[in-house]
Formats: sequence, structure tokens, C-alpha cells
Amino acid sequence: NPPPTLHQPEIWSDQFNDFICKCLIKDFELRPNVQDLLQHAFIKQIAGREKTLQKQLMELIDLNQHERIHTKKGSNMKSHSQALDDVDDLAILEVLDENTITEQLQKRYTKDHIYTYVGDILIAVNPFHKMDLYTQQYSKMYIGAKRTANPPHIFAVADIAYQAMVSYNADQCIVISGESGAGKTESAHLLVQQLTVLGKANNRTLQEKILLVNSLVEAFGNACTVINDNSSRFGKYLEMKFTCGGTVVGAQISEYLLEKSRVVHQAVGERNFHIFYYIYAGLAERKKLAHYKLSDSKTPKYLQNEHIKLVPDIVGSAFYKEQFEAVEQCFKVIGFTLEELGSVYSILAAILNAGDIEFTSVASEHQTDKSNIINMAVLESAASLLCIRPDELQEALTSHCVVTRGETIVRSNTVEKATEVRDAMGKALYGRLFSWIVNRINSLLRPDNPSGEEDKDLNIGILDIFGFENFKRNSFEQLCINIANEQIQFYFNQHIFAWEQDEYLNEDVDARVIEYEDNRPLLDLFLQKPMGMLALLDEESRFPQATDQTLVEKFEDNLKSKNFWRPKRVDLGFGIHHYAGKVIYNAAGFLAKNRDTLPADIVLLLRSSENDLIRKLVTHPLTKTGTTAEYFVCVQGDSGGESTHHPRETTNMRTQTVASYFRYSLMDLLSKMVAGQPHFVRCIKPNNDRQAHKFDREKVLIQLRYTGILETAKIRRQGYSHRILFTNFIKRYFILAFRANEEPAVNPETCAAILEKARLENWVLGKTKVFLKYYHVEHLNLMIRRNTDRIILVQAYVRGWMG
Ligand code: AOV
Ligand code: MG
Repeated sequence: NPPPTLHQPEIWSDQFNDFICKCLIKDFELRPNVQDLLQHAFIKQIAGREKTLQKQLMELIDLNQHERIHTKKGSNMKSHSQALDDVDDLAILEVLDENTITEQLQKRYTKDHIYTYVGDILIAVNPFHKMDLYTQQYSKMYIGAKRTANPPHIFAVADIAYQAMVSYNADQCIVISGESGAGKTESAHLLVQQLTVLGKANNRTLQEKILLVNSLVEAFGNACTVINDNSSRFGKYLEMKFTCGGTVVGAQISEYLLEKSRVVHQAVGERNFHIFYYIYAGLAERKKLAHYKLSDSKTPKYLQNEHIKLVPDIVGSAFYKEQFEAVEQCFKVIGFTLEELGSVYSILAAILNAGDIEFTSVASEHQTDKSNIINMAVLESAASLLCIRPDELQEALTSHCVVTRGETIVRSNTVEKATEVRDAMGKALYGRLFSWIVNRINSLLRPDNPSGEEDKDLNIGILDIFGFENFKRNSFEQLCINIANEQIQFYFNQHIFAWEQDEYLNEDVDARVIEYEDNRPLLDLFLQKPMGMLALLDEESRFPQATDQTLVEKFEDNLKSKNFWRPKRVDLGFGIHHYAGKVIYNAAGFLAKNRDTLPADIVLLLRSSENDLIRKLVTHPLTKTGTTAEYFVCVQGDSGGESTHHPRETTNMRTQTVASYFRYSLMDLLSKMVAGQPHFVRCIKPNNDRQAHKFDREKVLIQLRYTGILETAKIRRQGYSHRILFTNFIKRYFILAFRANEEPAVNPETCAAILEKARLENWVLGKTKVFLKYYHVEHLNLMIRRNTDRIILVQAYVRGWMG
């Protein structure tokens, strides 16, 4: 048996390809006379072996007969409606309304069928318990299989994206959405897992490294919130890189908007980023706490909250110790050096130490009160971990320089100001450390490019952001998180509804219009310039006299939208009616959080550090800025959307507000996303108590409603999710009805001929495009893939025969 190792057929002579195709598309030709074909010129080259060749080919072709693709009339619809009590695909339900859909999901959920399709979109209901759905056996089952052959599964999404990438030679993007705790991050892991299997990394270490990337960045970017014990506090876009043949060759991550404020403060019942607890437990186990100036009896202020006492909660935790070992293993496997690791731990320890520096007020006759440091020993520890001089740290915390008319004047900081500077330093160090880790991973996992040609790889991006949040008290962080989710929902709507319906009009295709909830007014409210909420926030942040009170007043005066209101009796409160529900925000701290100032004195001081990594963190500021795009409304066909400018590196930390950086990040993310063909996974949270086997109908219904699942089901049933230009359609599928060396005319008739040969129904031809349902495309692609596989197989045989 010759080993068919190729991913794609080799390009052989037209004649030979034609011959093979004729043999192989037997399903569609009237039994071609194989005997005749064997007389073909090419075959004569292996004269004398015709008999054997003929026999073997016949066997091959017979073998193929067994895997003939069946599409009897409307089989897709029928096979499903037969067993209506448990439907894999909501789009084929006869009655389409909220109740039926919820009921279906509930029925399936009670049987632990957590996945359900809505056409080509996957719904994943969080099981909140371990499922044995992700074994090697399942992984195999979903490789290259027809979608309807297996129950819905997250692995099927990986497969569809992968096959589409290889078949169309085009980038793909998997967008996972859902509220906090719905299961996005878990889904993202499973996708990466299956994609590394599909991508057959020939190098095991690479496969291993890619699988570890998520765990590593999540140790630094995830934390326990009141909603989710492993809540993502940043947005993550992981791109897996493949060769044209489909072999995985690397990965790249982009991180968005880490919630840095968590480093210095956590809400009641929440925790700091996981890594702090991990290193505490891990270093304690190794008797290294003292080396990093950490105490085993006193909890650092940044980790203090009502639930955790340092001893024995953190230090004694076997779980945290294990996690520490795991993270260190990730670092090592991915390729970080021991020296780098040491620096990472030092920086984390320095942040904790610095957080414990306390100030006291000293009255002064001339100016405002000054501040003194109470615990010099702690300051010295922090300074030594940062490899800077303690006296300089003291100075940078308790005073600042002002340049007036060319003269530098030193002013004292009040206790309040000194505390702010201290916290700003902690947040900045952590944020930059996080970005550095991500950048370092990217350089370690960047695909080798010996030819030096750029962008030759294909990629599949997986988007996993922080989900929609609505806490008892919501601040600036929640606003940013929720705006990001608003934008992702908008992107979904555009894809599923707006563009599709536009095309029916443009192409004179008759299709019913599906109404959906357009959240564009909300994007306007947030992102419009100059009167959107973020623009107003930036404007107010530029006034030194502004307060959070003047900010909400500014909002109230300028934001004219029914989705914005000021609740009575809530000081500094304002309400937003998001696509996913009403949220009351509290503007306390908005201005400070938006300004996110890191004093120049601190930057300069850290630049003098004797630690290479620390110097790097402040010498190459990792902040980005600068899009002028109002916001992301991408016109169809315009794959790049509105352009985002290249990040302009800035050393002037003061000019960069979080809001403007946020806007930039969002545009950057979307421009990456729209470059690929999207696939959607919608995670649903079945209850608020994180309980297994509990399906709260009301809770689910609300999510189905705001994500537009009902409308999605309708449009997937009635609409044509794929619209392909005649020329592209013919180029890709002509082989199913024509000879390899034929060049059929680009016209509707040719398209019809192909579709008829493939025995498909219910498609429509527009003016310039073929309108197909998602299952038509699946079917066509499967046929092409089978064909390709057969060609590869025959080529392998023939190569074998020819020695
Ligand atoms: P999220 O990513 O959507 O929230 P996660 O993926 O972290 O949510 O899921 C929350 C928890 O649900 C996990 O820690 C698991 O315990 C459980 N879970 C989710 N999916 C599965 C699954 N397929 N099988 C078993 N358990 C699962 V946030 O990041 O908070 O928006 O910011
Ligand atoms: Mg998450």
C-alpha cells in the first residue's frame, strides 16, 4: 500500500489529471469506459503493466463507490424532521419561535447534548461539569467528516474552518461570544486542541507549545470574579498559522485591554490575577519566598481581601503549587530562558512589595502636605527587586518634577498622590510585563520563514474576549468590556443579517426580509466622534479641574439616546441599555482610570534599572495609539474595513488615554477579524449558579433573545448564507461536472450545470452570484475534498507502480 502522504494533489499533466478525474467523478458521469481511458497516452508510458494497473484502478474505483455522497432530494431537511423530538439543527425546526427553541435546547441539555447548530452557527450550552466529549476518539470522529454525520460539536467547527482554509486557500476566523462564564475560554481551548490535531504538526514540540500558550497567558490574564473563577480579564485573538498544505507552523497572539486595575484593587469577593497566588505557593514550596522578599506570614496588601489569608490559604494550597509548576513548565517548553523567568518572578514580587509601601502625611508650611514613607524596609525590598536605588524610588514616589519656563522645580506629593503613583507603577509594570510575555511568545512561535516571503501562511484566528458583565457595581472596566461585546455583536449582525439581505436586493433575489435588533445606535452612543461617550470622556480627561461629577453631567448634557439615562438616587450613576441588558455604571474613578498616568519620574527611574527586562519594559513602551477610524463599520467586499494606522510608539505616557487605546485596539482587532471568513460559536450560560444539569429557562431565553438566535434560525432556514461570484464558483467546482482541461464559460448556465450534477436543490442564481445554503456549500466542499483525496491516492498508486 503506497502511503498517500500528500495534503494536496500534485500538479500532473492535464492529460493525466483529466484521466484521473474521469475515473474519479464516475459518480457523475455515466460509467466512463475505464478500458478506453487506459488507452490514454500517458498510461502507455507504463506499457506492459496495463493489466495490473487496470485491475488496481478498478478496485480503487469500486472502493470509492462505497463512499459515494448521497444527496437525495431534500435529504437534509427530511432526515431531521423525522426525529423532531431531538433536533441537531434549530434551523430545520418546523415551528420557529422562542419557546420551541428554548424547549429544544433544554431537552438536549438534559441529555447532556450541550451542542446544537443553528445552520452553520454552533450553540454551546455550558455543562458546568466535565464531559467525556473531547477524547482522541471524538477528535478522530470529527476529522473531515460530513457535518450531519456526527452530532454537533465544537470539533466540527474546527474542522469546517480548517477545511475551508485549505480548500479556499483563505484565512478563517472563529468568533466565540457569550456572557461572562458562558464557556468561551473553554471553547477556545478545545478549538486549539482540535486544530493542532488537524494541522498535523510534524514537530511535536511545536504542537505542545501551541497548546500551552493559552494556559500561560491565562495564568497572567485571568482571575476569579464573582461570576467566573477563571474569568478572562483581557481579550485574546489567537492566530494559528498553517502552510498552504494545512500543516500548522506557528501561532501568534494579540492581547487586548488587560484589566490592569485588578493588580492594585479587587472588588469584594474577587481576586487578583491567578499568577500572584501561584508564585506565592510555588516559591514557598521551594523555600524561595525570602529570596523574593515575600513574607510567609503577612499578606501583601494587593492580595488582601476578606476571603484570603495568606497562611495557609495561598502558601499551603496544593492547587496553586501545581499551577505554579505548570506555568513554569509552560514558560520552559515555549522557550523562555531561566534568566527571563527569574526576572518575571522578581517583577511580580516587586509589585507586591511596592504595594505595601505606606505613606504618612507631614505638614509643611510652604506648600500642600508632603508625604513620608513609613516602612522604609519594604521600599528597599521593592527597589532591590527592581534593581534600582531605594532613595531614587523614594523620591519618585513622594515628589514630582515640574518644568516651568525652562526651570525644573521639585514638588512634593501628598499622601494621596504618592499612593496613586505607587499604584500606577504596579499597574504599569504588570501591564507591560503581560505585553512582553505575549510578544515573547509571539517571537518564539513565529513560523520560520526561510524564503523570507511574508504573509504566505494561512491562518485561523480564534477570538476569545471577556464576556458581557453586569455586576452590582460596574465601573470603567465593565464599560470597556461591554462596549467590546457590543462591537462583536454588531459584527455578528452585519454578517448574518445586514450583508446577506443587502445582497438579495443587489442581485434581485427574492427572499423574505428578516427583522433583527440592530445595535448600531449603541455603537454610535459609545464611539461616535466628537459626541460619543468615549470622546466626551477623553475631552473631560484633558481638563485638570474636571471631576467624575462633571463627567456624568457632560454625558447627561450631550448624549441624546434612549439607551442612556441617569438613574435617580445614584450619585455618579448612569445607565446604559446594552444589547444584552441594562447596566448601571458608577463613574467614580472614571477620569483617573482613563488618564492612567504613569509619571515620567517613574519611567526614568525604571529605565535606570540594572535588570534588562525591567529596562526593556519601559524603554520600548508597548502602548499603541492612533486610529482615526470613527469605528468599525465594514462595507462588504472591503476586506480590510476602515484602515487602522500602525501603532505609533509613544514615550509620553500622558497623552495616551485608555479610551483612545481601547478604540485603537477594537479597530485593530476587527481589522484582523474581517480579513478572514468568520465562523460563529455562541456560548450560552444555563444558570447563574454554575450548577451542572440546571437549565434556567428564563435565563436562557434572555440570552437567546439578545443574541438574536431566533432570527438567526429564520435567516438560516430561509436565506442563503453563501453568495459566490460565478467566476469563483466555476473555478472552484467545475471539476465536479467538467473535464480537468475544459474551460467552461463563466455564465449562469455553467453554474447550473455544476449544481445539477451535484444533485443539489433550492439554490438560486442572482445577477453575478450563486446563492447557496450553508449545507449546499458543505456538500460541494465535501465532494471536492473526496475527489482531491482520491486523486492523491491514485497518484500515490501510480507513483508506486512506476517505481
Ligand atoms: P468565559 O470565558 O465565557 O467567561 P469559561 O470558558 O471560563 O467562561 O467557562 C467558565 C467555566 O464553565 C469553566 O471554568 C468550566 O468550569 C465551565 N465550562 C465551560 N465550558 C465547559 C465545557 N465544555 N465542559 C466542561 N465545563 C465547562 V469570561 O472569560 O468570565 O467572559 O471574562
Ligand atoms: Mg474567558
